[in-house]
Amino acid sequence: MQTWPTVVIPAIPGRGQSLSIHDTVAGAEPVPVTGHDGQVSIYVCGITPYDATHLGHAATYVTFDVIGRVLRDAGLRVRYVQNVTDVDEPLLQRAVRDGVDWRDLAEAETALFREDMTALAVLPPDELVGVVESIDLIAAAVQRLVTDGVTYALPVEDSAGEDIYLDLASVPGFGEVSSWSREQMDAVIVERGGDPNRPGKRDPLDPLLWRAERPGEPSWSAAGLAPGRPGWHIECTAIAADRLGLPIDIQGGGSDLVFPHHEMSAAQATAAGAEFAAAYVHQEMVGLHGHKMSKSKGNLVLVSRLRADGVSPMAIRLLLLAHRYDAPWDYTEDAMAAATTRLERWREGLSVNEGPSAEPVIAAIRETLANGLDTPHALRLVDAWVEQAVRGEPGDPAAPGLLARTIDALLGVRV
Ligand code: 5CA
Ligand code: ZN
Repeated sequence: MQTWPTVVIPAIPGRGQSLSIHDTVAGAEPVPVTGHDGQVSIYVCGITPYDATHLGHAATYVTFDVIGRVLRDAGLRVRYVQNVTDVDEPLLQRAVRDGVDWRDLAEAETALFREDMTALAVLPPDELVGVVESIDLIAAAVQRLVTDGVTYALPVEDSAGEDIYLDLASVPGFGEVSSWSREQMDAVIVERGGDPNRPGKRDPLDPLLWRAERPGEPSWSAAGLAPGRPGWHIECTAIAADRLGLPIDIQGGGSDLVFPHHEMSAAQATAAGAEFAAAYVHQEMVGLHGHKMSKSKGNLVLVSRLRADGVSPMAIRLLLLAHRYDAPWDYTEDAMAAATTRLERWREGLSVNEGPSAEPVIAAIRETLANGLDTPHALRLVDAWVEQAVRGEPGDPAAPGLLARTIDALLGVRV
C-alpha cells in the first residue's frame, strides 16, 4: 500500500560509529548491528488501524526511525518494511460497534497514521504492506506449514470450515525469544489475542494460522485453503519473509509484542525451517497515569490531538526522544511543556551567528546514539551547546548550521 513521503536526511561530515543495541534475546549487553553485505533489514510491526496514532505508537516508530538514521550515518544501507494489520479481530469489532465498513475504518485510520508520521518527520518504510493485499502470500505460507505436517485443523460449529493451528510441539526452541516461563505466557495469552480455551487444541498456546469463514466476517479463498482469513502472527512471518528474506536483521515493535506475537512469528518461521530474526529490538511501553497507553483501554494521548491543539510535531519528537526507548515512561503535560520549551531554546541557540565548535558535540552525539541509542543524553549534549551559544560565546560561524543539520540527520528534529 501507499507509504508516506520521503524525508530528506541532510549530509553531515564524517561518519558515525556502528550501532550496538539491546536485543531481547541476547539479554542486557548491547549487541552490534552489522547486517549483511553492508545492508541491514528491519521489519517493524505496524498499526492495527482502528483508532488514531497515540504516543506509544509514535514512540515505537520514532525509535526505529532513529535506529535507521544511526545505521545510515555509519555507512550502512537500510531496508525497512512495516505492515498494517488491516483485517483482524479488534478492527472488525470496532467497525461493528461504530456501524462502519471495516475497510473504510482501516483506510481512514491508516491515512491519519501517514499524516502523523509525516508531521513527525519519520522516515517512511521502503514498503508499507497491508494484510488484505498480502492474502495470497500469507495463505501460501500457511499452506506450506500444512504440507509440512506441523499443523492441525479444528472443526467450527455450524460450519463446514476448519480453523488451522500450528502445533507448537513440533517447533524446537519455542520460548527463546521472550525467555518467559510457561506461567508468564499463560497469564497474558487471552488478553493478547490467544484462544487457550478453544476445545480440541493440543496446546492452549498453539497459534491460529487460518480462521475459517464465519457469517458476517470477511474471508478469502487462496492457496488451496478453504475460505477464511489469516491469524495475526502469520501475517508478519509471511510478509517479512517475502519482502526481506529470512533471517531479518532486526525484528522491531513495542515490548507488548515480545510474547506472544514475536515468539509466534519466530515459531512459525522455525516450523518452516528458517531462522526468523538475528535480533529483536523493543520499544518499552509508553503509559498514561500508570497504565499502558492502548486503544483497547482508551487511555490515549493522540498525536493528531496534540497537533490540533497547536503542539509542534518537533516538540512531540523531542518529548519522545527525551526518554530512553528501553525503559517504560508515562506521559505528562509537564513533560510535553518541557519539550516545547526545549524546542524554543534550541531554535534560539541554533539561530545565532556563531557558536562554539560543533565537531566535539557531533562526535559525542554519534557516540551516545551508537552506544545503545541513548537519545536523552544526545538531547542534553545539544542543550549544553545551545546554552553556550545563547550566552553569546564566540567561535565558529559554521557551527550553528552544522549542528542544526546534525540534529536533523541523526535525531530527525528540525528546528
Ligand atoms: N498490528 C499489530 C502488530 S503486527 C499491533 O500491535 N498494532 S498496534 O496498533 O496495536 O500497535 C502498533 C505498534 O505500536 C506496535 O509495534 C506496538 O507494539 C506499539 N505500541 C502499542 N502500544 C504501545 C505503547 N503504549 N507504547 C509503546 N509502543 C506501543
Ligand atoms: Zn507484527
